[in-house]
Amino acid sequence: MARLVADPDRGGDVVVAPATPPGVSALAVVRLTGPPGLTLAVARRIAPHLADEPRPREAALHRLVGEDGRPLDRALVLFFPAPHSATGEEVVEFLCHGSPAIVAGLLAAARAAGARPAGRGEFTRRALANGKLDLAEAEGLAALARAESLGTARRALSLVEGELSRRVSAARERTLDVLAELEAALDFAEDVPGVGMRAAADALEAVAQEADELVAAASRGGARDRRKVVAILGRPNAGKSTLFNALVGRDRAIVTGVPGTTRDAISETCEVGGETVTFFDTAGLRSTEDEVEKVGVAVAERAGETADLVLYAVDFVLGRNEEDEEFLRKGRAAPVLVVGTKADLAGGNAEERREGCFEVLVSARTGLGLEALRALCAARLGLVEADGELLVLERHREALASAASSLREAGKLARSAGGAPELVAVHVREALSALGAITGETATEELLDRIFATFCVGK
Ligand SMILES: Nc1nc2c(ncn2[C@@H]2O[C@H](COP(=O)(O)OP(=O)(O)OP(=O)(O)O)[C@@H](O)[C@H]2O)c(=O)[nH]1
Ligand SMILES: [Mg+2]
Repeated sequence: MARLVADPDRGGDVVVAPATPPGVSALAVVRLTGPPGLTLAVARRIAPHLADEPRPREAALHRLVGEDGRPLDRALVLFFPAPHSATGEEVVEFLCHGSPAIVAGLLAAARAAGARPAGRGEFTRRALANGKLDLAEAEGLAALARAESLGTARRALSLVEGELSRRVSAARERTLDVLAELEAALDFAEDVPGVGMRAAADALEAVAQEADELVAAASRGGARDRRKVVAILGRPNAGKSTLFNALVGRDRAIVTGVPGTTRDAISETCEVGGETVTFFDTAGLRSTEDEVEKVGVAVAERAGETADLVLYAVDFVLGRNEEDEEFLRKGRAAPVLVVGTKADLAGGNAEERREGCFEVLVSARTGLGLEALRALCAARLGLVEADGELLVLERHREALASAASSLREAGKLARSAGGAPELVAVHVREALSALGAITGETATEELLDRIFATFCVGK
């Protein structure tokens, strides 16, 4: 893997940072990274009984002391010798008790022993400089730490594990082969490169298609990365709040037998198809003279217009009436799923009566149909996980699109009669540079600064 130039102001010294968020917790992690020997020297000021050569990757219980030498904590210490560590440097991790005072004491002791507080993403940046991972994989780590849902975490993990990097590197190799041929053609300018140029154009088009495919895989996954919103609408007393509570798994909304109980829109998240989805419970739709309820109905209607999916609740026993039909006739942007509620009151003939009236029948009271409803929601929201979904960040998407356009420009020139290899090569080099920026080979320090500024401290 290519070695990137580390920030000249960084590297070479020992840095320290907490890897866990501030606040009281059971445990906290404080990490040190730096050159071999120096890092251990700092660590030994905190854990005086650390051996000269601690056993690598083995947790050992130590008494930790503060900068004044007084006891601080009893904690596990882990030693990772260079280069077999996350950063490629010598790394020591303290798994201390999660008191902010202990963490602050540890940081102060490390600073007194010569360590500098790490900047954002500095651990990962050092890993990048030491060839432990490439830039796309580093960005995957940041996305993994931020993942809001299991689905996003899975896609981020594929980025960390190099799925995108492998495909981009392969595309880059193929493009480099074409460039080598073009350069050979330049060296033997007297040859008529006609056939060779056509083959080059075909090869470039194949790489452009791979870039397109990566962008497409990104948008398949990307559609899942925006938080989806589901609004539950229906007439008063249809059972919306009861359904809402059952879906989100807690008694969030008030339920009574009085029509018009819910006045405001209430939101709560829950997981659907591996993603976090926001559900809204709303006021029952009816024309009313009550000032408060009127506002609630307007809010409900607006929620229906901005949601990604509307669950339209209809009391199964009462069936659909003219007001329901009017609501369902109206065209709206979001798909509408008609949900028959209170199925437990239906007696034996529930399924027959469902025909044509409801897409799914549920009883929030018994739980009947709730799983089917969740699955239908996942399908309508496009949250059914497909193979080959990738987490491709906006930066990658732009680079891929720019590479594809340069490759097509090069291909067009190569195909045109008399296309000069040197001109084709200019565009091929542009494409190589765009592809290389994804994995970091051609990334500038400025770009790295911008990317790592978004990382957490201690990552
Ligand atoms: N048996 C049965 N009763 C239900 C079920 N769901 C709701 N109910 C009852 O229906 C009545 C109305 O329920 P809510 O959830 O408050 O209805 P809503 O649509 O939110 O009503 P508004 O907020 O007034 O618009 C309550 O008495 C609930 O107990 C169900 O699945 N089975
Ligand atoms: Mg309600």
